[in-house]
Formats: sequence, C-alpha cells, structure tokens
Amino acid sequence: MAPLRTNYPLTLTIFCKVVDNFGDIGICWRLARQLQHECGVQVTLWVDDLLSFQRICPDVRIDLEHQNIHGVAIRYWNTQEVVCTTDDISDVTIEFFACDIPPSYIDAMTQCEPRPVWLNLEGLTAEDWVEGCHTLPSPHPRLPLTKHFFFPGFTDKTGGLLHESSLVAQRQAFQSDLLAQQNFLTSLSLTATEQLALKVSLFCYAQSPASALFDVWRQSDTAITCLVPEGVAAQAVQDFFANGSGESIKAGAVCTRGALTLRVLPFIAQPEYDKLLWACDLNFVRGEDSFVRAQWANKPFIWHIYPQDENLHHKKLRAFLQRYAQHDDPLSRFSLAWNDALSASGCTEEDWSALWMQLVGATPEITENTVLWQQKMLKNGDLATNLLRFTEMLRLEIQKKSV
Ligand code: TRH
Repeated sequence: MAPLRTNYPLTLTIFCKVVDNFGDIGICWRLARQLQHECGVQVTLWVDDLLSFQRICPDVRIDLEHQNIHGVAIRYWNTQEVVCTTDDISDVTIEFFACDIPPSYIDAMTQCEPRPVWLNLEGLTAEDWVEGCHTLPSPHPRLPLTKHFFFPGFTDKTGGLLHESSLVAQRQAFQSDLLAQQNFLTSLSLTATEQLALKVSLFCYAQSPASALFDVWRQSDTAITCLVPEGVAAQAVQDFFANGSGESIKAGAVCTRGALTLRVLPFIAQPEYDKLLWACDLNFVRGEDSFVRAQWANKPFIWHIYPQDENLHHKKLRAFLQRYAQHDDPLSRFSLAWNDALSASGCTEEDWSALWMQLVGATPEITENTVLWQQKMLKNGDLATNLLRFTEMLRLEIQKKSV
C-alpha cells in the first residue's frame, strides 16, 4: 500500500502519558515514526516517561528535555504547568488515551486561527460499540474547540490498525531468508540446538499461568525453546530456574529441564522485537501493540489481554475471538484459559496438557487463518493513513467555516 503523503508540511503533536508498561509509548512512537517517515508530517511527541521510552528505543536520552530522534521532535512532558504559546501548536494535536494535555497548550489552541484539529486516539477493542463512537465530535464545555474521537479497530468503520507500508515486504524478506533469521537468533545468543527447536516468544502479564505451561512443555515430545524478556513472568521463570536466592533472573540466563529450554532475553528495540515475532513459531503477546504486531507476523499467537476491573477484559477478549477465531476452537479455548476466562474453577495440569495438544494439532488451520486475517485487516487501511485522511477532512471543514 502506498503511503499517503501530505503535499504541504503538516505539523502534528502527540501527547503520550505512560500509564504503565510500554504500550502507551510503544503505540505513540510507532505512529509518530510512520507519520514522519511515510507521510512527510512534522511530528512532535510529548512523553512523560523517557525511561520507558528508552527501553523500546535505545537512542532516547533520558537527561534531555528536547531531542530529535529519527526525525521526530521529542519533548519531555515533566509538568502540566509547562508554558505553551501559539508557536507550540501544531495543525493537528493528538492526545493518546484521553490523557490530560497541559492547560496552557489548550489555551494556546483557542488563540489559533484556523483552529487546530484535536483528536483523542483511543485504545483498541474489537467490541461493536466502537464503530458508533469512531470520529464522534466532543465539543469543549467552555472553549470554542472540538475534540474528535478516533478509534483503532478491526473493521472498515474504525481507524484500522497501525501498519507501515513496507511491513509486509520487510517481514517476507526476513522470513524467506534463513541466514538472516539464524543471524538474528544468534545475536540473541540462541545456540544452534535452541534454534532448531519449536521457538516460542513469551510476553505476558505477571498473573499468566506460565508455570503450568512450562510444566506441560517440559514433558513435550518435541524440544521447545521459550524466549522470555527479562522481568516478564518473573515468578514462573524463577520457579523454573529453581532459583531460591530470590534474586531476579537476568537477561542471558538459560535453563533446560526436560524438553523445555527457557532463555531470558534482554528487552530489545521495537524493530528487533518485530523480528523476534517473525522468527518464532508461536508468539505469546499482550496489551495492545505487541498484540497488533503479532497479527502482522504470519505466525500463530496467543493474546494476554491487559487486565481490567470486574473482568471487563474477558468481554473484550471474547469480542476479539469472535472476529478472529471459530467458536470453541482450540485457539479460542487456549486463549480463554490463558486469560483465566475458560472455566470458573481454573485449569488443572491435565487441562493444560490437553489444551496445548489441541492447539498444536490445530496449527495448520491457525496459520492459514493468520494469512486470511491479515488480508482482511489490510483492506481497512492503516491507522496512520486513516487518521490523516480524517484530519484532512476536518481541516477542510474548519477552513470552510472560517471563510
Ligand atoms: O507493555 P504493555 O503491557 O503495554 C500496555 C500498557 O500497559 C498500557 O497502559 C495499556 O493501555 C496497554 O498495554 C493495553 O503491552 P504492549 O501494548 O504490547 O506494549 C509493549 C511494547 O513494547 C510494544 O511496543 C513492543 C515493545 N517491546 C519492545 O520494543 N521490545 C521488547 O523486547 C518487548 C518484549 C516489547
């Protein structure tokens, strides 16, 4: 898909508050880069947590208030009291996940003519209601400004998913180049034997039933290499290593028990994480961004959804599975069990063994489905392009009103 390019230097600002973990900055940084590189937009990204940013983008300096990375202007958003003037206001402002943008920035927006476009980029969910809320206006209660909601999603009545125009080609090139894959895995210190095994990447939240799965994998007929980023599933990893010292298991640590080799990886830069998803046979992903990247990887994946109060996330998980999988198929059952949503009493060791065997048995169909799913998702267009198109429409409306 050819990227949409603006024929004038559109300026755009993204505000990102890191609520927790890496998804907030992961999504904002991916969007910022794509808008800058593919669409020719001048992007400024305000972020309140440079340390988390640095984990996914090692070029980030945590001691700088202003920096430029890969063409994107980065500003450290360390206080709400920051003084902004009309010079700071871009043609388009995006607040991610309804974060509270600085009052002085909002005041300065009201002084701009024509008024800038203001969007609230929301979180991803497969629930039906999203279609009714996507692009809805929300007039400011006091000021002459209107914010619009923009929802990512899985249908053509939503903003679609983040997807760079060269992603398919890059993935295909990597997956058809065995040497590139071998070099990549070797760079992560995997031995030849580990590379030949069934490779599973594991990125999940602390409450995942990883220990139960490790037990099943130990007894597997085929060798399994599980690659887990440092600090992820920490208790299950400690238990597997039988590490009684209480000290956390560091990147580079490796332990084999039965058929399972568990290797702890360092946190790697975002583009490298994509390669990891492309190189593994099965990916466990979580949150929003890794979940979307797994959908572009052409490999089976299991999603650990971000937990919410009153098990709201189970509803969201089911909504996704309804679109993505067949009712009660091995993928759905495994995914529900992984998120503690399969049965009220949880799963026994035998259950996990059966769930795993069924999942493995269904791998050919699941893999086939990943391809069909991608084709379907690509038809919705990508989030950055859809967002720019919507922005252009709003700008035209604003211009018409101001003449
Ligand atoms: O880290 P996450 O759990 O993030 C989020 C946040 O918790 C957020 O508040 C919540 O709203 C959202 O989930 C649903 O999971 P996610 O979204 O997958 O983000 C992880 C990012 O980290 C993603 O951009 C990929 C990146 N990453 C790397 O760059 N290197 C790595 O080694 C790994 C494991 C991930």
